[in-house]
Amino acid sequence: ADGLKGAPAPFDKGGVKVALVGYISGGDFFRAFNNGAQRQAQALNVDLRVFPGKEDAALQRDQIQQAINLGVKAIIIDHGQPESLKDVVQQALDAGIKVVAFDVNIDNPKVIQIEQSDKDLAESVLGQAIKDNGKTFKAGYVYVPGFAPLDRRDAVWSGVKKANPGIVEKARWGTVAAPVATSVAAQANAALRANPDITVVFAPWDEFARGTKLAATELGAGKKLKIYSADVSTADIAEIREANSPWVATAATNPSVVGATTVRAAALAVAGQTPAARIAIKPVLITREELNQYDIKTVEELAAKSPSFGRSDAALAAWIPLTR
Ligand code: SR1
Repeated sequence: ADGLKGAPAPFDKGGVKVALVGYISGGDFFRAFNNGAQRQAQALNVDLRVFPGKEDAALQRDQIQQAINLGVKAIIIDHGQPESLKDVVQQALDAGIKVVAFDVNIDNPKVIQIEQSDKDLAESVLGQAIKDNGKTFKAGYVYVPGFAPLDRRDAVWSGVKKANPGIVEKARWGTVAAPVATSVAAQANAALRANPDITVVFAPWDEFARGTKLAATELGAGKKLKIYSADVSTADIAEIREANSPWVATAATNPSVVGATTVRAAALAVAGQTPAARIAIKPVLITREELNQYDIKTVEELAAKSPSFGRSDAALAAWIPLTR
């Protein structure tokens, strides 16, 4: 393998093995996250071994064991269930392997934790919901507890309801069963039929929003409903911009930038150039109005329009080539 000129050891020789171990199998966010990680790994001549998730905690543990046995220098863990990971992560650390955890709290000071500033994300999109709908409305909420980003967004939703007694959560649904959007659509269909007075849905994962939109369209409820989400992809932008789409705003980081950041953080740790112990990547608020105003059709066009969405300043070093 080719080494990277001017890079510290072991990157000067190339072929450094790093594992990326996922938990969730599908969806635009995770595809883009993996693509971003792979592009950054390529630029560093890192041999990135990707272990895709299947929403299976036992499988994820097993894959981390496999990564340890492969002799990787770092493991990036993308989501998962903290209680089933803590001991196996400790085994990796004991073997001298650096560990980066994205969106799963391992609760170990040796692990570099990365997230997307979920508090900012939820506050900005819920602020938009209040701006559009006032402080009195009946809401639907899509949530599955136990996932760090969803739990952090949930804390903001609880705070918003407490501060605004006129916002009443009439129904709650959600699942991570793949394919998520289709599974959520079936749940949303039942919830919206049972609660025709719901006018706002907080769906803080784009797969949740896509499923809810599908149900609203099937029920012909699209016109009176507004959906506020997290995440963005090129396919999401098209759905948000469709005529009469109920999906009106989202708050998001660029998932490929997040994936790239996890690889850079792992590389810095392997090189002994300890990155920050906690990295939080700032999201941007994206509304249909602005997408239409600037005629933004793709994530790349969004990145060009909004530089803070297009890159992250976290885990940078002069020797690390920056990718998107
Ligand atoms: C089940 S957790 C789904 C979330 O993970 C990532 O943080 C994305 O933002 C997505 O919303």
